Amino acid sequence: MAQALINFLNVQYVERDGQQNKFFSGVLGIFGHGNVAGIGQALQQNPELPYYPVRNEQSGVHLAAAYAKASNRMRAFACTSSIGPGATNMITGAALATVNRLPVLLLPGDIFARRNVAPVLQQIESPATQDIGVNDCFKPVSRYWDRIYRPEQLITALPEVMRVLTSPSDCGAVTLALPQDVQTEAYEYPEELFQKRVWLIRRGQPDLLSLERAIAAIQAASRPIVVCGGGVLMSEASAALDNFVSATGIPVTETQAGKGALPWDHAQVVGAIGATGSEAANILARDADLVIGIGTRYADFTSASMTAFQNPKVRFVNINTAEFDAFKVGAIPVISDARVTLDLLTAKLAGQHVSADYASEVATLKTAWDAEVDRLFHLNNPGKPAQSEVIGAMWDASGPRDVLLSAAGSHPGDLHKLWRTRTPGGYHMEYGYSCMGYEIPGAMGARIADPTREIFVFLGDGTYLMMPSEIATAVQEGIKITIVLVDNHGFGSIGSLSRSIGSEGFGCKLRYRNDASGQLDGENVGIDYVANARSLGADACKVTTIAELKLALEKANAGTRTSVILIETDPAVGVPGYASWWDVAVAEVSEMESVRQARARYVEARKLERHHL
Ligand SMILES: Cc1ncc(C[n+]2csc(CCOP(=O)(O)OP(=O)(O)O)c2C)c(N)n1
Ligand SMILES: [Mg+2]
Repeated sequence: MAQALINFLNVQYVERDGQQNKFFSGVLGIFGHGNVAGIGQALQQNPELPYYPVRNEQSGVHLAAAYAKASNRMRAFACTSSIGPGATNMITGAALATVNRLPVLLLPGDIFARRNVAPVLQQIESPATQDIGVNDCFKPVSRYWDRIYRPEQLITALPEVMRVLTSPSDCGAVTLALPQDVQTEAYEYPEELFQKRVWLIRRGQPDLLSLERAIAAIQAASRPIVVCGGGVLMSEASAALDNFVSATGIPVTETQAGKGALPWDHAQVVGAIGATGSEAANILARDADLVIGIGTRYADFTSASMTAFQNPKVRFVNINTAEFDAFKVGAIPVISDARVTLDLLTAKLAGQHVSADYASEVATLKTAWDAEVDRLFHLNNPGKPAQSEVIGAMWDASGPRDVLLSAAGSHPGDLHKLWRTRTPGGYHMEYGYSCMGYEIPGAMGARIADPTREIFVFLGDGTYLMMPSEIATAVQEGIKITIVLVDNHGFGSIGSLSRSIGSEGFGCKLRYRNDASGQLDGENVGIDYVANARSLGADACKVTTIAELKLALEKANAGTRTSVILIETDPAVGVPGYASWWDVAVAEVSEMESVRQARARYVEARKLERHHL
């Protein structure tokens, strides 16, 4: 059965816009008793589907998700694990892939279908049923889930697997739980199962009446904006968006997933929207009378927890492949591919342009925002550099096609505001699940997807400590990534969030426990990150100034090896927020005065939250 599965995966292709390519580029994973004799043996005798061992099953799934994202969902990896802990290690990765609508195929080993030897090593037992196991935990985080109790079930499961993985609207993690005995069983499969099959990635056309209503709404609007979501990149609709907004003058705001669809210096691009947005984008969003959301799910960071759009008359048009997203915020839903609909809108709205007043307001806001970014890039902070200066130095050191990659910490917010993306895919932020630990395997996935692009990872010390181990895999496989490790001695992001809710950074600093206070408020814990990175095989160095950082980045750029550049930053100098808000609920009652004050501010701020029905 496992041999049949691997043979099937090896002959699946996808096609879009006349381009055809193999869908699966290989299998990532770790072997244990639940897969070594089945999937492991099948992979060994089928080297055309290469096997890449990783150090942690979770990071294998992250690598797969990043690879799919950097391939605009046209290519994917499968991930194999043993039963029990190897399988459950993949659950976080599965959730990340599903939240971000990225195709990954998970093949966790499962307990014996024949049951007579139960409980096997790592089997969880239930007194209520024999039909349950840890792989059931994948159900809520998978778009399709199945367990293959009999070898012939593959014949009906595999077409469903491919339908979901290649769906522009429904894709995410797909889980096939594979009992270890069934993996090894023989079965006479039909020959057709192993013939090359090409899955068409559809470009859905919009319903004509919905399109007409969307056009009428755009024609009637005097202060329209576009919210550019990740769907624009997945649809490869950058040129179509450029045509549409250049012709109409409608300003473009960007979500984390959609950032970089157009270059930062495009006349209509006003930068990030929402809780981590630019002042230009957030002011335009606040007053907009029409929001054209393209390929966005309106996450709370985008909507600034439903406070971003304050015009009492605001309406929404949503262009989305997923009906689920298209109907959000009471929008006129245009359920279709982004590129197709943008081309139609450009043609049908020929001659339409925003007013001269609005255009000049957009231009003025954009110029002011660009000046603010320049200021933050060149703060010349006395003592340790500010994080915004590190971002500026990385931007200077990177080329137009290079990729900035990050996921969690204070930097996604700072980078959303400040990074000046020059080409689509140049900004790779995992902010659907914002998962600490995505960064290093994610960078590997992005690099494998396009080895001609340098990958710069922006990583916090907290995140580094959670999962540095995949550096060893990058070195083993000769996959070059450049990691800038920003040491601010703990969780800068959650620390400042904690202070904002009155809790003084409790539990967020990397300090020794202090015998006197009983708290973690002693000296900084000194961790030798350089030695740690070197021990895993990377080149590593510590820099203290922005000038040294630039030199180290130049050296890393010129080299061919994975490197880690460590820099300490001033935790006290953050990038401010701009006309935005994020709802993090504060305790309604507390013994702490600072929390009571934070609660009073919170109650006030929440008054701006709106329902868009
Ligand atoms: C797996 C996971 N656990 C917890 C969190 C919550 N979280 C978000 S940012 C953060 C701190 C990250 O620290 P660091 O990498 O040092 O970045 P900094 O905040 O200092 O910029 C935490 C704990 C998360 N996003 N992911
Ligand atoms: Mg930190």
